[in-house]
Amino acid sequence: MLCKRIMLAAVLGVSMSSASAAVDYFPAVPVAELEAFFGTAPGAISAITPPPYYDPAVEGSGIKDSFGFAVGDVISFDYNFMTDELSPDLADDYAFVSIGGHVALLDHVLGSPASVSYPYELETGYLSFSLEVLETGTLDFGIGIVDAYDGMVDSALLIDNIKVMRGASEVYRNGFEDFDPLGAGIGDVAIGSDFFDMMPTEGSYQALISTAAVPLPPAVWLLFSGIAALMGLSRHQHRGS
Ligand SMILES: [Ca+2]
Ligand SMILES: [Ca+2]
Repeated sequence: MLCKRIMLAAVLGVSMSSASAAVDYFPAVPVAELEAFFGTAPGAISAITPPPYYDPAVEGSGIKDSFGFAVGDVISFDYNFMTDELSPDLADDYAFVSIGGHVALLDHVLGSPASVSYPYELETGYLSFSLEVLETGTLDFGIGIVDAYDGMVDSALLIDNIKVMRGASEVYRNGFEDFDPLGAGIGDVAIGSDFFDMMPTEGSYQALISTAAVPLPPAVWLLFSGIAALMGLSRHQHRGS
């Protein structure tokens, strides 16, 4: 089944791309490049795609760092999952965490997003996530987001206040106050003070990663977002019942 939005985008000659165009650094990369970046097995990111659609990952962006963890360390951060995917014609884009080459689902379009956002259609608002580390050693850990099913409508993730607690002691912190996208970033990664009037949860800066494949100039985006809103009303469901 061809998705209606693919045809509409082709007619317009542009991708239904990111609302974060003003801060795009690089386009999102194919999922195979993301898997290499995070040191996961091929297919590992698509393997955690959430129900009910189980859409495979197509492309995305991420950040990572490495740290000397001990068993029982708790890594935590704040995130705001934002998306332009709208029901019923949606692809279930998702965000994930990666540690030591293992990936786990963080959130997705059909997960927590609820409230109306700008310029994205939906957002979770900032939520907290934490994960207990189960092995000792220097491990890569990171956060990523992917377009699922296709790359035509984007999602993005605001991230801040990443820290590792060892008992009562904070042994690692990155709140992006030094404009450091953790140790490394891939794809569409930006650090800024506020994005779309959303403020960081810690300090003065936060990170934004998105699934944007084709950066658009802000003026183009502002025009296109109106077109996209109209198109959203006429989309046809691309999934079988
Ligand atoms: Ca998408
Ligand atoms: Ca911060």
